[in-house]
Amino acid sequence: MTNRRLSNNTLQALPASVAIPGYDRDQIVPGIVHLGVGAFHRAHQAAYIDDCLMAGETDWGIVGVSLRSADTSDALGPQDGLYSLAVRSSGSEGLRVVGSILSMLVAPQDPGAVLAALTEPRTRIVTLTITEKAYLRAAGGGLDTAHPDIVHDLANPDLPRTAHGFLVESLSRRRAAGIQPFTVLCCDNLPANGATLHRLLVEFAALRNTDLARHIADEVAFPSSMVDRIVPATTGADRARISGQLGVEDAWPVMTEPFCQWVVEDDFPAGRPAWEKFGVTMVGDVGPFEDMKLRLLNGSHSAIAYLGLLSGHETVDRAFADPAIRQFVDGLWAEAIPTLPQDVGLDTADYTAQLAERFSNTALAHRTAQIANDGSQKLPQRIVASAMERLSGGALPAHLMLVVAAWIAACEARGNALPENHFTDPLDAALAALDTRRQSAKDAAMAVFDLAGFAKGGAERLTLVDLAAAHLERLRRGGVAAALTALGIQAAND
Ligand code: CS2
Repeated sequence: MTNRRLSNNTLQALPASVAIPGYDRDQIVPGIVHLGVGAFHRAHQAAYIDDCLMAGETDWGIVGVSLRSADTSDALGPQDGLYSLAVRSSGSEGLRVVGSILSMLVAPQDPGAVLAALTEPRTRIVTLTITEKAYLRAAGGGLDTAHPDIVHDLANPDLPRTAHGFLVESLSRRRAAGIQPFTVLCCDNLPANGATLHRLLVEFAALRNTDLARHIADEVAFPSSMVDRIVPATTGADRARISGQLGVEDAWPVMTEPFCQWVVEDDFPAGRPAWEKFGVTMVGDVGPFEDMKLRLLNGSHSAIAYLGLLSGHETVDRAFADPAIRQFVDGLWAEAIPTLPQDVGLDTADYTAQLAERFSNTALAHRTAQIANDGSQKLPQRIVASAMERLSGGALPAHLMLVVAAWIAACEARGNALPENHFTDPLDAALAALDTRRQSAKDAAMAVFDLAGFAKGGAERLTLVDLAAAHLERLRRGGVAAALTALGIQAAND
């Protein structure tokens, strides 16, 4: 491999098998600012935008903003924002260089530059993938007004740290300057993600000024969207292999699967790319798609992650190939499917068949520990919501509650069977203070439900705690095999 770097200058010299941006990047206008330029964004929205640019839609280049670390900017800066996307399926790998990210900003280094980009009249859409925990919701779902970053951003509107601070301040500046608001397109795995972010921002703005809150409530569009593509973290081996194939170094290629889906509510008063021409499904209501994805894909992903970790499986495909876990996932889907809207034409049989194929993709090596991160932020919409609905419909959500118990057990296993920081969670300090290992399963489950706000205020809460506690007891005594046996699932080595 040579030391030359992937860049505008080396693009033409790449092997013919690598797809490259077939457009003049200098002619592209940055019309989108994206907050949270992680691997997911680069495998998903940036690839869709690359298709639009390729087809001649020159107004929609991306300014990528990292809200925390400079890592992505450090890797992509010397590459003119270019990176390769490796689409991997068992047995094959296709490479494409994506050109839609025109420039990058690192918020902690230069918050003023981020505000300036957001205030630019040509910025018409702001997209976000900042992960569940960055929405800074309190256990009840409202804005965590005591969070130090929220307190900071309310006191220092010109130097924000949070997405809330950046969006509200730039919307305020646009309003003062008579510039039309941008449309805010949330791309995180939250239920009703646009409406949720809208509510949080109005709450945040109201703490600054009532007029501004009213402006954001009434005049800014927040379409919801469902995003789907599995994106395992890039490894050192991936970097070396891809750079070898390119013949130049790519400091941060992105790994993904062939499957890709984006369903977006069509509400873009300031204009949008003609996404429908490039495989995006534009709809009036994204709710049913979102619920199906969160409850079937993400719910079973979390199940595979925690049961997999407790069974010693490092990757999703290996955990899913374990017949007992596989059978459990079928049971989980059977519990979650009746909670989905029945009259809107969702084909759950086809969807779960596709999921089974995607989870079996051995080329991805998607680590269970990666998905295990931030369980407290993920389980409410992936698992607990379906469980509450099942229970209020008179059914016992036994499979669903095993996922919550497995999360608690996996947290307890850190520092014992699992390495201390094998995965992390925003509640880690509070979980460590609880030290649930020293409590009975019942007390542990109750304390964790309270801490994470699971089923808060729901009549179902105590029953769910009891179900989770019984599973946790079995996990503690006899491991995954004992917990699955209680559900009638026989582990292969029993
Ligand atoms: C995963 C998701 O890490 C996780 O929690 O469940 O990132 C999942 O891979 C994506 O939502 C797939 O679209």
